Amino acid sequence: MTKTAAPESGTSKEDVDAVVVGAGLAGLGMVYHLVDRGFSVRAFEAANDVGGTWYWNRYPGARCDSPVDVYCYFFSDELLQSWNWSSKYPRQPELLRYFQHVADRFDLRQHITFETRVVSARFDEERNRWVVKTDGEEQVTCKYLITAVGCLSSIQVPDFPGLETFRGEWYHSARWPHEGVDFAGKRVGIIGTGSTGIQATPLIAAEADHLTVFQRTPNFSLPARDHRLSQEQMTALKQSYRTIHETIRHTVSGQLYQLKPGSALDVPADERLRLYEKDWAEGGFHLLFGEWEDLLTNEESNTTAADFVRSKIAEIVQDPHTRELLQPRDHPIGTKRPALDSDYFETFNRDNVSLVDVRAAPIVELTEQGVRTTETEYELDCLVFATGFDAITGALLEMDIRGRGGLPLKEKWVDGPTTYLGLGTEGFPNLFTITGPGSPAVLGNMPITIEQHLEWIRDCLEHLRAEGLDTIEATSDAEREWTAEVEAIAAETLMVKVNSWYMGSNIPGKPRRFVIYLGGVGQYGDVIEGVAGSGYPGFTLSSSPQPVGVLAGPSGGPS
Ligand code: NA7
Repeated sequence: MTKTAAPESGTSKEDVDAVVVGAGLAGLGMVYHLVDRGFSVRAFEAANDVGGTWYWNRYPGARCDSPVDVYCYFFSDELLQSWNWSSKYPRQPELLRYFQHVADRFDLRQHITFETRVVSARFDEERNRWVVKTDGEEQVTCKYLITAVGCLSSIQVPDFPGLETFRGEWYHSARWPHEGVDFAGKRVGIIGTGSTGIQATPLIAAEADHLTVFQRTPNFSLPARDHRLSQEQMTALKQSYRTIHETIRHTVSGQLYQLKPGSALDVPADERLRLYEKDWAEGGFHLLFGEWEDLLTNEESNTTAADFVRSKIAEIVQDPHTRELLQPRDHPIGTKRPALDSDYFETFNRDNVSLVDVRAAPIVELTEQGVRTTETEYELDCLVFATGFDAITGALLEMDIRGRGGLPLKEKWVDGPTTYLGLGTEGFPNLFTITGPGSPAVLGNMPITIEQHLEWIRDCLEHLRAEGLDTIEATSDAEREWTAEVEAIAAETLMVKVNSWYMGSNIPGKPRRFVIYLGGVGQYGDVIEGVAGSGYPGFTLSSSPQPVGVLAGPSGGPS
């Protein structure tokens, strides 16, 4: 599967139009769009294949939370018409095959160097070039540095004392062995009840001798109700793709459903219940993101949905103590990332599954035998960390990115990230951050939030090329205003009231700040299109002559 673009070894001093960091959904799409417009591109990817999230997250039960109606690239009709999905919410192997198919179909691997991380990027102000270095000791210069590193790719393993002494196997969900893990006959523990823990628990339970779920915060989860797609359904979907695409570009979440105006409280209780029941029966996130627009802003409205989901959990789970523990009561529904599940709550009715409340009795250490909490020790053969990620900024700041005056991005963002439109930040010219902080990113359907950025960056680079411009850089005023707007919109919601990875509060020492644009995918698209259409206000565009002959290189574009 591994295919690596030239050069094969040693240090090179290649110059290209753009370096793209990452070859997941965003990076692969960016390479496609730039090559399509005649830019020379080098992409670097740490994995040995494309796929990003779907390359790394191979844990049992890993699947997409967006239905296939909306989870795909829309840039090619041939692609849309040629690919057949097997089910509504496909599993990881199928999603990975899709991205491999895209890479092959458009011959994109030739532009990607695999098994290579970008470790640093420094902006050379004299030449208006980024100097990019990799862990393969390669050096490439480029005009545009485009990060496509993923919002949830920098993994977080809690710093429990004694991890090195544990004699069993342990795995983080996003660094899963490619050959899989054999749980048969084993005492397995899983820490974490976010989306990952909720997807993995039923499958591990079905295989293991015994599964202990260590839960710190119970999570709201809605049934996915995945089902296979018949040939007729797939044909109908193919006929609808264009209409679907046009629709979801303008919705709040980039999904087919749209929040309704008004309040959940304006609806008679029996009618509200009827709608919640219908949503629950149909599955998916509709209950939360397809009903009333005040569900995430008005605590009382939110409670109507939260109470409904709690009542469903109570109906499913048989053991009274477990039933109580599984019902989330410490946060409004939707303020931490809710999950979609397939038989998660039902799994706790199995004899070989137990739930441990590590809020009441926290984990203090790992021992040779297993996990010790303040109350007791749990002996395990295998431990799964479903403990999440340093979200949004983690992977960006793992690279040593330095802008004007050698300023490290890490230093600039020490109190939390600030950007203009989530796409650029002052002092770092020609740096584009796909789904960066300040954009809708993970709070929209990812293929659409990514598509907005891919098209915007592509068009921006074409504009710069056509106008003979060298740099584009956010102004500090625009950045300050945009960041304030992002925070102001978030402040209207319940999201800022709780601890979550949206807030950065899952990572010790990380500034607690809401960095996702909540104005909606459609509205965000209008804003960035408007900026591009009116000559990029809020950015400084400039041309400054480069020293002749310094940068001769195989640049494919007329830059
Ligand atoms: P999440 O949503 O960050 O979930 C991580 C889980 O791990 C969550 O339940 C945490 O509890 C728990 N956790 C983390 N550290 C600890 C410690 N030290 N002790 C006990 N429990 C801990 O990550 P996921 O991988 O599930 O999902 C990430 C996203 O990927 C998902 O939302 C989708 O967008 C795809 P906490 O809630 O912090 O109390």
